[in-house]
Amino acid sequence: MTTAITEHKIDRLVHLLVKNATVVVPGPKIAEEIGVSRSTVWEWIEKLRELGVAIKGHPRHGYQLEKLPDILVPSLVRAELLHAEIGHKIIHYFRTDSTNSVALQLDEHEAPHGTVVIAEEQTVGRGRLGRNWYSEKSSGIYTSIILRPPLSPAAAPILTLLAGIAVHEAVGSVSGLEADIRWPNDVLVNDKKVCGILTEMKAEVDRLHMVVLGIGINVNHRSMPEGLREIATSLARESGVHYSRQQVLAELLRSVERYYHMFLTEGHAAVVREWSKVSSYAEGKRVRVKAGGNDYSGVTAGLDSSGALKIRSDDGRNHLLVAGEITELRQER
Ligand code: BT5
Repeated sequence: MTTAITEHKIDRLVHLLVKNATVVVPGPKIAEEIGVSRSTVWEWIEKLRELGVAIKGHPRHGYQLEKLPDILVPSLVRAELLHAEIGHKIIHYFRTDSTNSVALQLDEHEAPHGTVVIAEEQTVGRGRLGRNWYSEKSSGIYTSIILRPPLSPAAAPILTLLAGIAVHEAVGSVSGLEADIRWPNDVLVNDKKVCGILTEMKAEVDRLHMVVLGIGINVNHRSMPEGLREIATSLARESGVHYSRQQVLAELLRSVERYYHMFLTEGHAAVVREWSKVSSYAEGKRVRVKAGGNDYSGVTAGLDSSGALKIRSDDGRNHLLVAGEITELRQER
């Protein structure tokens, strides 16, 4: 399978099969309608099968969907997002290195505000500080939302918190699971990570050109690989339910849009307020802090107006974290 951007015509093939879901569509008819050869149709059908799309049939007799496919091609996602600003343009890959890397290479014309890059699989999914993001094919959501806010680069951290609130809400409304947010960028279910957020940007000193909200959500993973099992989980593992990724994604994009507008009209304080309502890490949590080469323990004491986390360390000092890691301390003191 290539790492090229998904051809508009594959999207049309999926759309055609979905529209005719109850009947067998002859191969030649598909080929004619989307303007490719029959062998290309066959190739693409195989590609879709590799992704788990259940298609019955054969080039000679025609093809039929066995059930509606849960892939995130633009036509199917857009159908859930009428009139949306975020997701009005969707760039889809069956496989790419990292949706954030793709997004950062796009210019303003290719990727206006609200463009969303999606992949079914990432080969080099990225976390912060060069870490990896495990991106199993067709099981999770790997997306980068491009925002072009009329703001200075100092606003970027608050957008990470905003994305966390949106994920929290989307997870709750699709699954009913009670999620938590660990400052600054992890969404947890039952204390294990189901989502990570990587915010990157292109900016000048006083102007943001583009913010890329990279969001990875573990949705239908049946198991997590060795090394992640202790700290990571998926929505399906926690609830025993298999979810429509289309629905999770659509819910996520709608939530991001809603909170983004809240932020533009009400400012940082609204994001800080909403985040503090849904994160058990906002206040009174005993944590270990790793930041800027320092390592200490303390208790969280709320966010400041920019979204930085206040910590009172065990030696009585007050700290303000603008970046770094915290982990919950359960046993000590
Ligand atoms: C993050 O970094 O949590 C940000 C992850 C962002 C991923 C998205 S996917 C779409 C977009 N394109 C990209 O290339 N990236 C973004 P960080 O806080 O540094 O956490 C990374 C750590 O989380 C790793 O070192 C592992 O310990 C753990 N981890 C890796 N894969 C995971 C997964 N699938 N689920 C839960 N934890 C994972």
